[in-house]
Amino acid sequence: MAKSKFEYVRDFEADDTVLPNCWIVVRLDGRNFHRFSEQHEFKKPNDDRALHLMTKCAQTVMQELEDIAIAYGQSDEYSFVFKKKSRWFKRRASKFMTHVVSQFSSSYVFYWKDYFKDQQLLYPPGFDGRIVLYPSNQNLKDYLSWRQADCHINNLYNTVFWMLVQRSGLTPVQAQERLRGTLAGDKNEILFSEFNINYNNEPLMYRKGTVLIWQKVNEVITKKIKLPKEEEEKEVEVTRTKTKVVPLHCDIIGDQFWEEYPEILAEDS
Ligand code: DGT
Ligand code: MG
Ligand code: MG
Ligand code: MG
Ligand code: MG
Repeated sequence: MAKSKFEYVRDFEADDTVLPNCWIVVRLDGRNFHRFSEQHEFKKPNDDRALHLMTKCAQTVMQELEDIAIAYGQSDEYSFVFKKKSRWFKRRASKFMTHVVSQFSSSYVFYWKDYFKDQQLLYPPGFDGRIVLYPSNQNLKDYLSWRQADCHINNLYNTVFWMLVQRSGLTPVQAQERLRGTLAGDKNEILFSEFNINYNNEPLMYRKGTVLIWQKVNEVITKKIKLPKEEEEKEVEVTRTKTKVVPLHCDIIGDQFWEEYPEILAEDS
């Protein structure tokens, strides 16, 4: 087919193919969720509805898109790790990033009402995205450890902060002052001695965030079958093995998780 004289504009499109053989991480983050969480009356410091909605959206992303080996989320962010050997969209960075962010954003609006019930969505939320390549398994594990350490640091701080505000009646500025320069041990001590809270007994989802992995699960379904010699259809129970996206709230910084699920980092990924 003859080309139009306008075809040359294609040459202005920059090549954004990412390096081969690297883990491709796409991280998204809620835009101005400081305001969004206030306006939608998120519970402080952790709102189960918001956290579960984030995870539902991330599960949708993993199921709808190709080649995602693992995802990790906390607060208003989620990271998606594409397999090293993925050939999806010829490894074009913009395709990975935009598909993840748009699928996640539309899911957030689509599933909002399932999690927030009587709390109306007041305006359309947005998410930013970035893409980072990690050439070694250790780099990837360190990336995920960094995000989980961030979750821990923020959650410990926020848990004490909101206790001081909500239970002890400090103003936010006073609570901030009280916590200035304190170490993790000091914060644990305040929680224990002043509020009788053992931080280690706080919900795992708050302390560790959410890891999404693929797991084979057995599903029992009832099937109607017609036996050749019988007139009537019969209901029988059959077990099927399905691969599903499963949420975990566990430590991913130590080796135990990676030893338990070696397939995540397997060479053919
Ligand atoms: P950004 O990302 O630069 O556009 O700005 P923000 O405001 O989204 O800042 P970011 O992402 O550093 O911090 C996340 C905000 O979301 C933070 O203000 C706390 C809020 N947030 C996230 N999850 C929850 C939650 O479960 N409950 C409450 N109350 N707030 C939450
Ligand atoms: Mg930010
Ligand atoms: Mg944000
Ligand atoms: Mg954030
Ligand atoms: Mg198209």
